[in-house]
Amino acid sequence: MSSADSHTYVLRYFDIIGIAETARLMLILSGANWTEENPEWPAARDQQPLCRLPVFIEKNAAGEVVLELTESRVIERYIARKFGFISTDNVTAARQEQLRDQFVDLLYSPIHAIKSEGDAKEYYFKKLSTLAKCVIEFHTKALQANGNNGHYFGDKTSYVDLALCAFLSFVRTLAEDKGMGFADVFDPVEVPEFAKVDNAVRAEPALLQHFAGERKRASLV
Ligand SMILES: N[C@@H](CCC(=O)N[C@@H](CS)C(=O)NCC(=O)O)C(=O)O
Repeated sequence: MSSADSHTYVLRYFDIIGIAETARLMLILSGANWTEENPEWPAARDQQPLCRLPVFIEKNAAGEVVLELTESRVIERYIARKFGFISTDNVTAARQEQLRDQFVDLLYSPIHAIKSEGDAKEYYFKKLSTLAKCVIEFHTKALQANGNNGHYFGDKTSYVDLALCAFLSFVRTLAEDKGMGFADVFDPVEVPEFAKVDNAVRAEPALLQHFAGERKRASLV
């Protein structure tokens, strides 16, 4: 991944595993000159472009802001394209984006379930387990088609690998903190193909410190 650029980057988010984790992993792995800001909340809310986080800022060599982005997956895609984590071929990139976005509803279902009561709670937990089965089947096929080598595409860590690792970290820490079993369906024994990718990402030399550090927990901010 090339980091030979004179620009600097800021990822502004909460100090948690959440919807900016994939962007965070890509920035670390890219070797780019970037920093993370964790603003006081809600004090800093009104200073954000859309009153929410994440916010991504790019500055040129003169320190001028050339880009300010909101929306976590737009931020991810920008970083992925800029640093080569996503294919330059449109068809392959669409497949990568599809696989990545299939984690979105899966990530939000337990959040909605935890925050709901009665029928709504049941609806979201059912949605999670039904969707999990389909996603696991779809992803297992994609991983097997790539030789079950611990990567979704080729033989290098790229966008979807990092998104899977971020997703698993999120649902696992959330389930653990809530004392619930909704993440068990993704356990290594259930989906060894996922475990292979997760382990490959965690073994990336540039990411070792991130994973060894104080564990950021998932949160419902
Ligand atoms: N669609 C937005 C959602 C942003 C969002 O909901 N951010 C939450 C944190 S995950 C937030 O800023 N919460 C604090 C608040 O709303 O005050 C994205 O994907 O970036």
